[in-house]
Amino acid sequence: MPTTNFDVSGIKQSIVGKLQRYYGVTVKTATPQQRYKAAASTVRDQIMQKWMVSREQRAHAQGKRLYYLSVEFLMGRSLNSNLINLCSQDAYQEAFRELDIDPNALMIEEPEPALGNGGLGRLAACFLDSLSSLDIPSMGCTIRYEYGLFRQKIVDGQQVELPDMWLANGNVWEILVAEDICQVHFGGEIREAVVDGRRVFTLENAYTIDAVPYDMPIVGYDTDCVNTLRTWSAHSREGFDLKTFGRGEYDKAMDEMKMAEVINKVLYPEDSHWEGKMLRMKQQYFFVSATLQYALKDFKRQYGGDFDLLPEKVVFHINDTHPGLAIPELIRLLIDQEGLDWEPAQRITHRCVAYTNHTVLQEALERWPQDMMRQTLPRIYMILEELNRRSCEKLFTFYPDQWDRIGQMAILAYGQVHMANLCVALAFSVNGVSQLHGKILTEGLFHDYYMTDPAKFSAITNGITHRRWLLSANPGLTKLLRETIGDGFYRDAQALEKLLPFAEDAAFRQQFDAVKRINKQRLSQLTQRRQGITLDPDFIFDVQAKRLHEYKRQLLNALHIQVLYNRIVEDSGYDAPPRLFLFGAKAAPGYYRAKLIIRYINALAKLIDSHPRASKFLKVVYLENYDVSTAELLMPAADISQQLSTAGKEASGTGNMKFMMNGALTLGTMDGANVEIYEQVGAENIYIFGMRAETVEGMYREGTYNPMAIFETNGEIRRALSQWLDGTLFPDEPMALQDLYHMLLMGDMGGMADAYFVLKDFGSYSMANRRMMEDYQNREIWQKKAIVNVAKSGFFSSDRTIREYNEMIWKIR
Ligand code: 26Q
Repeated sequence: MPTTNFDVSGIKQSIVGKLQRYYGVTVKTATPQQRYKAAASTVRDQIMQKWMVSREQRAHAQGKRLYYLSVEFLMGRSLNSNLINLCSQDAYQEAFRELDIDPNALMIEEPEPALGNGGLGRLAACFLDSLSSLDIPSMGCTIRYEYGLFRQKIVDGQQVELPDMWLANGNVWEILVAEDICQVHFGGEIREAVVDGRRVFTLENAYTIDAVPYDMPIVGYDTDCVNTLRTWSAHSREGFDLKTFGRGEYDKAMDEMKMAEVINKVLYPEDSHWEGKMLRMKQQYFFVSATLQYALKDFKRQYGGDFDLLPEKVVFHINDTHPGLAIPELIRLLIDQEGLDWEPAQRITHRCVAYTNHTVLQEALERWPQDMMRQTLPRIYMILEELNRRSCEKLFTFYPDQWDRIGQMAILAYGQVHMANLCVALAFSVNGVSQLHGKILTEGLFHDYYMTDPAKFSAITNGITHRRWLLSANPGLTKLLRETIGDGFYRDAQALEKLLPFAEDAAFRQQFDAVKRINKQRLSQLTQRRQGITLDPDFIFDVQAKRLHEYKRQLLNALHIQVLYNRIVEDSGYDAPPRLFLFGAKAAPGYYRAKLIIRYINALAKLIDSHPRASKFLKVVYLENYDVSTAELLMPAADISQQLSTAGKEASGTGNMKFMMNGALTLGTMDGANVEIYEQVGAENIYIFGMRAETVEGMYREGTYNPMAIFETNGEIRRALSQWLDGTLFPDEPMALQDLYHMLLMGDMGGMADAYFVLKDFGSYSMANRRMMEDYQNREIWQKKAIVNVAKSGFFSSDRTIREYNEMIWKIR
């Protein structure tokens, strides 16, 4: 087999050749997009050789394989990550230099696949990187959304959503796999018959959609392993179902085509808020069914029809409940397609499926209307009824006569299909994403299930791939670290601990500081280019970047900035280091309060800019369109990482880890993984404030929280909130924030006032800010703390997380 040599001259030849053959241009006359395509497809060729070998080795080894099912994979750009993992960064850099190509101009031509909202999707992407780097055979499976998460513009201080057409220029990294096209059925009626003494079920008059897989290679760091991200696209059969058409069922033929067209159109932009939308359910079933059909086909090709072997060869991991229909679908395939009886089908399914929970927020728990499920997926609904019957029977022996409790635990109850209950009841493993979250699951949300089978539950703290979030995103720091402690941390992030003694080294601290400064300038180039705003590197870069949600409390940050502004305005002798507040956050388009908070932050930015003295101390910048690529420039530039969620609400958080790894200090609550950052760095290297999770829980139970009392006693809060309504922030529309005001002090639409305890935690937050700013003024102290944060961040590498998943759950090799 001919193999190309990807040394510097091979790379150059390939790029020049592709430009000539694809576009008829030279390196000089090529557009940046053409140069990107030529370089990326050269890298792809290099990967293809490995992919092929990897597949052959796989088939030969006959080992167990992981399918990681997720409605979201927030991949970010691939080119630089692939170069790092192929250990080809230097060769390509040299080739680019010799061809007089600017690598940075080329990289930003790659459209970012935004096939995710936030944490859950980005976690899935980090996991893929670690799975390949740890040589674990796996396939990520999801939907090939034509439009990823919307692009955000800020116009007149408000969010405007634009479509994200990430596929418009084609996708270099994917290949269509025609031989794995399969069919997924919706609607129809179930026919029951007895064949050879066995009850068999067939679906009639269903809508059938083709599922077309596209594969993207996932390269591991310095290994031969290349795994796959498979995205499923929905197509109507041969464009239009001629059989149905031929029978004169024109409407139905049209309907099928339309359904196929919409199923993979868009990614739903709500995270942490669930709605019973039929299309969303269809999306989920569509990719789950296609994935399972493929997995069984692949299994049979290798092992024939001995399905008792399935749990030894295959594990399906479901990323939250969104792919939870994998459970009834696997049972369906084993019974209806493979001819198994119910008992073995259920037993095998149980042993093959593991589930991770990512939220305890009630409004985020999926509950599908039973009628909808029955109509759209009649056979799946039948299976859910049987699963529910058997599961409740079992629960009844554990909780005799406790009907209320069993109703809360049931798969089907109160007219709804309760997806979390389905997953907890049927999966062999249930895990939380941080130690605190795991505890909240077993003591709260899933307590009653926990009592029936404690061994099933675990907590595995999330992680991030240090290859993207340090090596790729922060080349300056990476270079410095490499010169200081060697390159052991490339492979093993725990080796970052070697940095600890260098916190005491003044020369090192100075270099560390210089890197941060360059990173601030890099970020400034982005804001300059995108928003026409220059960032002053002499300011502290204080960042809150994450989806916009009330529980994440961007409002607490903003309110505090407003209080600082008032202090400056009132005190002509005010002095403090200048501080830049950066916000990056998309709001779900239908989330009214979140959008109001965006308006508030932007109005605040304007107010401060217009005050000559205040703007010497404070600046607020709202970063447009926060996405993975923005995060890669943002994290390395940050001094402060704001992690303000109401304790008990943020399952883990992963942005917190990215900031830490890049030397930012955390200002945060004892929530999610912040608790573990605290444990890693120690109390003196983090700024903790606010109520603990148990206290918050207690306050909810008591129901006596009264934010109005705080408003009445705290003059600074009263002043700030009054300015919300007196035209200070919105001279032309003084009542713009009225609803936020009501929500904080009175509660609206039946909700409790200040449900996330913004005012309650304000005092403690303000004190933590003071402590932090005092420390910042001593450069030596601050830099030591920042260095300790980097040194202790190795624990949060997703390599550690994936090792733990594999040891405790998947048990592959
Ligand atoms: C479900 C049904 C219908 C529409 C939307 C959804 C939906 C989509 C996305 C519900 C939730 C999500 C995303 C949740 C998420 O990102 N959770 C975060 O997961 C991270 C990784 O574990 C954690 O670090 C965060 O704490 C958690 O908020």
